[in-house]
Amino acid sequence: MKITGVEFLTSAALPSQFPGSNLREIAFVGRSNVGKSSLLNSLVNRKNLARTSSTPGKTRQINFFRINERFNFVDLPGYGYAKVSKDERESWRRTIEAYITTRKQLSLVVSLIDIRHDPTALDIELAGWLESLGRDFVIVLTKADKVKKGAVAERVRQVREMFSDHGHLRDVQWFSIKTSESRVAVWNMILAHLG
Ligand SMILES: Nc1nc2c(ncn2[C@@H]2O[C@H](COP(=O)(O)OP(=O)(O)O)[C@@H](O)[C@H]2O)c(=O)[nH]1
Ligand SMILES: [Mg+2]
Repeated sequence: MKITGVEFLTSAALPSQFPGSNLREIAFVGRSNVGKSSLLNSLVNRKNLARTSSTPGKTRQINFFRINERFNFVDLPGYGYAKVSKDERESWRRTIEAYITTRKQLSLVVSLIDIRHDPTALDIELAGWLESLGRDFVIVLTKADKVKKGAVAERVRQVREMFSDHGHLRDVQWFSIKTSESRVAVWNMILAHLG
């Protein structure tokens, strides 16, 4: 995928603030530190696409980027660690829920999970949520260079198996910032879905 244009549209927390753009959207979500910014930057060949989203006050918001004037990438807020307070968790839930339930343009959710760890309760909750809402999603297992080669395929297989009752899960792929091959595979998965 040749990237000819990446444009930051807006940051928003409420549906009334979502951009009026009618382009289809691919939304990225995962816990903090999972490698979401790294994946986004790699996909669009930018060093710091996600910088806008990490300025204070914006990390809890949804950030919209227009890619090649063809579709939008949507950077959903990362969910925190176990130590995050109940209030923060509720606020995350409300923001994400507002987007996932109301956004007509949403075409695909990319759920990121660190390949070294089992899906967390929130990863599983998110998958259940998407499934019940009839939202198509894919899982990207990040930081694949941190496990042995043979373990990567095995992990992909395990995660597929784990969510095999989720009919809206379209695919599972691994990704590493160190392997351009995986960037191509993730792009192909997204483009295959957009058709
Ligand atoms: N080895 C390795 N490190 C990664 C990879 N992706 C992200 N990281 C590192 O993990 C940390 C968190 O990444 P970041 O993209 O900021 O995560 P975010 O919080 O989900 O946006 C950073 O130190 C990255 O350099 C990867 O594929 N391989
Ligand atoms: Mg980030």
